[in-house]
Amino acid sequence: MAINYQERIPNNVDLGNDRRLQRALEHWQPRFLDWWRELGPEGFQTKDVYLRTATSVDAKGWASFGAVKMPDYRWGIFLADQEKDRTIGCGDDYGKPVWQQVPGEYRSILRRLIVTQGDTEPASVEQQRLLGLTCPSLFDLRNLFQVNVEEGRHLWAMVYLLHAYFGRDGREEAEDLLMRHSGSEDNPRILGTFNEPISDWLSFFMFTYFTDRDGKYQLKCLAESSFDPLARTCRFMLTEEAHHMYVGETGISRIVKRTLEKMVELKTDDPAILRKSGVVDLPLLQRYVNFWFSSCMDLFGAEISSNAAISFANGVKGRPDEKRFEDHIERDTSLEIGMPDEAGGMRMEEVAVRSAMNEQVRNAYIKDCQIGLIRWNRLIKKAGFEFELELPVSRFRRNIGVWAAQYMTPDGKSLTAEEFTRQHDRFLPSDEDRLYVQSLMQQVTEPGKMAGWIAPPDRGINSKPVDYEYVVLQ
Ligand code: BYC
Ligand code: FE
Ligand code: FE
Repeated sequence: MAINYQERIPNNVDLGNDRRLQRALEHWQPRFLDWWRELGPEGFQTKDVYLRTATSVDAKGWASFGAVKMPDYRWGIFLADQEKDRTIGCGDDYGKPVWQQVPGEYRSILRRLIVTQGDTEPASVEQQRLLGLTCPSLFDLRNLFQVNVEEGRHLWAMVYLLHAYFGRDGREEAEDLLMRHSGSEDNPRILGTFNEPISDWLSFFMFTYFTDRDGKYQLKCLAESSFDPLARTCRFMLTEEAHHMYVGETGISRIVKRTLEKMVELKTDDPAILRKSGVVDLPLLQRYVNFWFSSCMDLFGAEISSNAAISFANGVKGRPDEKRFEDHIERDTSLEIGMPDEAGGMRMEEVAVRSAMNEQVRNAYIKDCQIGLIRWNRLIKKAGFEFELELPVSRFRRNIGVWAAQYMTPDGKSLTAEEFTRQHDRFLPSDEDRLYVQSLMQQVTEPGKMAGWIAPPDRGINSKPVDYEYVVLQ
């Protein structure tokens, strides 16, 4: 179905023919806008930003680009086209028709997944709300806002499902999505990572590289759902997600590039000297990787999870690219995963495949994370330096699952709690690291100009030059 842009809420779900639903969403809309004004990007709300807006769900040409003031962004409800005769792709009901409505027995588990997904979207906007004040360039400022408006749209995507399929409970959950706040003492966001402050651009690039990639993997799982409207919503969200990860990957690449230029020029890898010339030394970058990667490891849940087993058995949540697996039912199958032994190390243990769903998704994600590191390490090697960036082991600094509160080095050597605390600043950003990064955060807004700690991008957005006026400030 084509997108109807004439309506107050652009959509391709024929909202105009469901007056009750339309009214409910139109009631939620001003609350969303109030939230956006209060907790969305600080400043720039009256400025023209060169943004893409979804105008079709066709993979070939789904977006249009143009100057938009953020509060006027057309947040809408867009589902990927319905696949004819789609059947359930995993679990006990494999091969049966997918559901167009929520079966009563799966109502609470679906609601929980949709609420958890929905909660992350506004959380990220809240986390990033002050970054505009210290943007390293207009190009980056525009990318930040692009990510922000699209996370706002992802919230709409989940709120639509709650309103359309979960009645009164759903409407209450939709209200709560605007009431919880990132980092709040008494009403925080649901998942840990989404309560972490993102107060500098290095953290922003790490977040868009690592955390938006968790989004990619979770959305891939939900895109397999036997609840068809959820699957279709997530399929379209994935199209938008690619840009968010591009922002992260190229952001970190550009930081590495700039640092290497300085390292070559000054013929040194000494962090103290490099910090004097205002770039991000590579060991500091490594500690930020350790922090954000380990935080994201928790987002996949516990290694052994009955929640995850139930979701898979019902087809409510599949594995990423479920079609690539041989067995979609996994009734009595098992696999080996690493579990803690008594000596603070790891031993392999055989567990039911269904119970280990979270671990399988986590492992697929880790593989995908490696791609950027390979690329960054190639740059470092080419510049003639020995340093290699590495992902910590997945059990490092965990709060969820069997490795929670087990102390170890990023490469997995067991430590006592005291030893971990003593060595903390070798593994994770120290106060001094954070203060240094903060000191680099000076706003640059002249078109084409970059802050000193980051190289310019190879290309601009949508074939525009790098020095295009992506945000018009006067
Ligand atoms: N922090 O049985 P378990 C994105 C809880 S990112 C705090 O293993 P399950 C985005 C868990 O809720 C993608 N708590 O849970 C990115 C459970 O609590 P209860 C977001 C956590 O269900 C960037 C308990 O621990 N989407 O889109 O198997 C910008 C036991 O865990 C955490 C989704 O997550 C944590 N990290 O797995 C913008 C998809 N992890 O029920 C957006 C929907 C776990 O015992 N969510 N817990 O009180 C899910 O699929 C699942 O809820 C999870 C957890 C994979 C998150
Ligand atoms: Fe999102
Ligand atoms: Fe995203």
